[in-house]
Amino acid sequence: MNLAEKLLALELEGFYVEEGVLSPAEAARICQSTEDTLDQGPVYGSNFLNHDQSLAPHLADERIVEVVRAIHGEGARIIANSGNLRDPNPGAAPRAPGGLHVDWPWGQSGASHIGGPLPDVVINITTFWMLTDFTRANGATVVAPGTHKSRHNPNGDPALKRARPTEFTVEAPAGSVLVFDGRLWHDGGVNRSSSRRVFWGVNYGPWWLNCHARRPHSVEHRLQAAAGHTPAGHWPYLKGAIFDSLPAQVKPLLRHWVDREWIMTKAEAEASVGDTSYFM
Ligand SMILES: O=C(O)CCC(=O)C(=O)O
Repeated sequence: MNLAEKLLALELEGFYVEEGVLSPAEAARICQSTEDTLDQGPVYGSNFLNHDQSLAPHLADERIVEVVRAIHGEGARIIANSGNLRDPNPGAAPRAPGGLHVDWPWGQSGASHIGGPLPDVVINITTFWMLTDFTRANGATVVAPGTHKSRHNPNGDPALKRARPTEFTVEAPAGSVLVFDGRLWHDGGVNRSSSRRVFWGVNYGPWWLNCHARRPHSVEHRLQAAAGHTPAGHWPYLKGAIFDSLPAQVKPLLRHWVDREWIMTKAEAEASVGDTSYFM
């Protein structure tokens, strides 16, 4: 697919699959690393890069980032990332249709969501980097094409959570990347195979999205808690030492949430109030 075809697919269906972004050997190596990391214990929140950097060299892959930049411009960046294991359960019942959801900031459960009707604008571009094959048997992601344009949000709405006749299982080989508009109604399937389904979720967004609303201990989190809400999300800062070790091409996508970039002493904060040097 060329860039125009990918943008058209996002516009019409709300998703497409880019095959072969990782070679089979790369997918296998990153899969092993991801499993090893997650087997050590749960990783909370969505900055898996603090724990595992095996996918990092690929996150600025032109085949993915050209789409993100076409939509969000040069300031586009990675807003969240997670490593995911879906353990096998051969005896499980098949996935019940329905159960579809959309991704932040469109969700209706958090204190920093956008309510409906949803504006017709792409914000969160979700990518699932398949490290094993995605098959119907192992619970590959299910999407309902076109729902990203519905302006409705199925989260928390039983009527909308009913099965859609268009539900489509995204089957593709390891090394593929599923790219979708975060407003697209989607769900994980049930892994009824005998092996794990493994993938990274990487979310790209615009420079203007306030991800601070997802940062643990941020002012926004404290305000949400004070208002009686469960603070929305847990997207902790990226450790500076990890950031320093990453390949140069990926750093521009991540530098906005490096821990040291946000840390300011009280004295620095006070001095900045009266600092007019920007205007000189
Ligand atoms: O397991 C999957 O394929 C889907 C996961 C999902 O829906 C999500 O992370 O938002």
